Amino acid sequence: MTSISHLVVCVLGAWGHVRPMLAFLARVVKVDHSGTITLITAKALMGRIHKEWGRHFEENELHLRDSIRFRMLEKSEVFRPEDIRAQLGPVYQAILDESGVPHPTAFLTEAISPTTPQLIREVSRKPITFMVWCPTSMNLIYNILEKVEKMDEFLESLDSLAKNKGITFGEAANEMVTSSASISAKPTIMPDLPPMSGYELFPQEPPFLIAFGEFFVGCMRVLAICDVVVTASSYVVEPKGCDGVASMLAKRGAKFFAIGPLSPPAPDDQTEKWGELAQSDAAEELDGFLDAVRARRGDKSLLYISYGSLFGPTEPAKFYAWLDVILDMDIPVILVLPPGGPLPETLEARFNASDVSLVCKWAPQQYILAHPATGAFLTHNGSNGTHESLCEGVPMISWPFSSDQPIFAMIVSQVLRVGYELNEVRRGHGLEYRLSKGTKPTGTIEAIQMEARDILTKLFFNAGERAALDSRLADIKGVLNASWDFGNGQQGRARADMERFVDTYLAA
Ligand SMILES: *[C@@H]1O[C@H](CO)[C@@H](O)[C@H](O)[C@H]1NC(C)=O
Ligand SMILES: *[C@@H]1O[C@H](CO)[C@@H](O)[C@H](O)[C@H]1NC(C)=O
Ligand SMILES: *[C@@H]1O[C@H](CO)[C@@H](O)[C@H](O)[C@H]1NC(C)=O
Ligand SMILES: CC(=O)N[C@H]1CO[C@H](CO)[C@@H](O)[C@@H]1O
Repeated sequence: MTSISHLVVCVLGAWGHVRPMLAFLARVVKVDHSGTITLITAKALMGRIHKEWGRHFEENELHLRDSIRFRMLEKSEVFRPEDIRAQLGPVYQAILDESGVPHPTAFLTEAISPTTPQLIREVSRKPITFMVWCPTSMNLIYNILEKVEKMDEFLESLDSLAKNKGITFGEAANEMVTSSASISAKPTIMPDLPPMSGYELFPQEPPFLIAFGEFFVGCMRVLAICDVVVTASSYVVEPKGCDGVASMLAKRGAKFFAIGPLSPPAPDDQTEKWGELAQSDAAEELDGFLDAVRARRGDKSLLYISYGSLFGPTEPAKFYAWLDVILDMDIPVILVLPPGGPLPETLEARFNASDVSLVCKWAPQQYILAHPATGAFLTHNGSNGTHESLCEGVPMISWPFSSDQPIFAMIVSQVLRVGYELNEVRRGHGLEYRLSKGTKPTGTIEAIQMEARDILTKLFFNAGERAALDSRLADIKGVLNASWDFGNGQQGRARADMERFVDTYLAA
């Protein structure tokens, strides 16, 4: 019997969102490709998508490459409600009108705008399962779900705030969620974390680096009406967050699937490796550089620093103070320049003078994290960077900025104890008392440099401390890897969830 299921997937955001989705779909079609899957994404990404998609399949799996259909949106950034309607509307309508293709039975997309579920349900001629893709922290989603129960009241007060002040609903949301009345010392409880003060979720703010209120309210509205949540986070990193979200959703009959970690396949041959390397402005240098560092200083001797392309240190002086300590301690480093301009000349000259330092604008992250010379990763990053680093067994130094980053920073440093969180580089609300640590950062340059020296010594010059850290990292790397194996209990849970997803929504 031919399957009548048809899953339509839509990823509108950045490459960082598309890539794990491809990893998920590749695993899905390897288990069962009897259902129809259509992926809607931005036209501009198609070249990269075809290449990346192909990398997921071995010689004997080539037939699976054609097991999903691609449909394109003309524009790349489709976030505003009117854009979603204008762009996604016609493309989805065309899918509905195709003959010989089952009517869509499920629609999976990011939790960006409540317009999407409205539009999809309105246009579909039959009931459709609406699924939300959440590449973020399940502790944060738990926190949002707790508030969904009082959502109507909350939305009404937002509405009147917007009307009274003559501002948009989104602006009102930002004002309300991030006002000084709502960010306070009040203890916040998240399933996997020690109790923390409300301030701790905003380590570098105000001013606010992302429209957090708008995100929070948008997420709330989508979570309130979706049938399914799929996350790229994992039971290994956020066990209680995942279980907590699952049971909250279950109360109203909605389902939950945690299918992380979703590492993309490693570059499989020299050509691929060079393909990834060639994207770096320091391509030729980089390849020889890591091997040379390894020969001179040994394994796990290098610090890799990258903040990604969205965030950069809000107070450059603190960042430069950090870099000075690294140079003073003569630690090999690859520094991906954060947004915000070049380094001061004196620092640049110091980096130039060091034969174990490399400064570049972009770097192939997976390649660097997997290299034996790499000993630690200094980053702000949320779900994605944390899982990537842990899958490679590389400890993190977390410098969190916003959204889910402070949550992952605490999980890594205080719960899993496979890295260190920077306490002194905080500013704004971040300098308030930290209930989770029982301390209050001072934020002075002296304190920042002392903390830097302390952490770098533990990571690079204290064999005992490093061995204990490496042993915990090896355990987690093993468990993360095993989440895709068959087995009982925690072992194989990502695989089990993926198979449950396939059985429920795709199998014949
Ligand atoms: C962090 O994650 C974001 C979104 O997933 C991505 O765009 C960015 O490049 C990542 N940065 C690092 C350093 O991993
Ligand atoms: C550092 O090296 C780069 C590349 O060789 C050069 O362009 C730059 O002027 C140097 N900067 C300083 C301050 O020496
Ligand atoms: C990861 O799991 C695979 C089997 O799924 C196994 O072959 C491999 O050795 C494991 N790797 C590590 C680092 O544990
Ligand atoms: C698993 C995953 O999608 N990782 C991505 C995290 O972000 C970096 C930088 O954008 C990507 O290179 C990774 O592929």
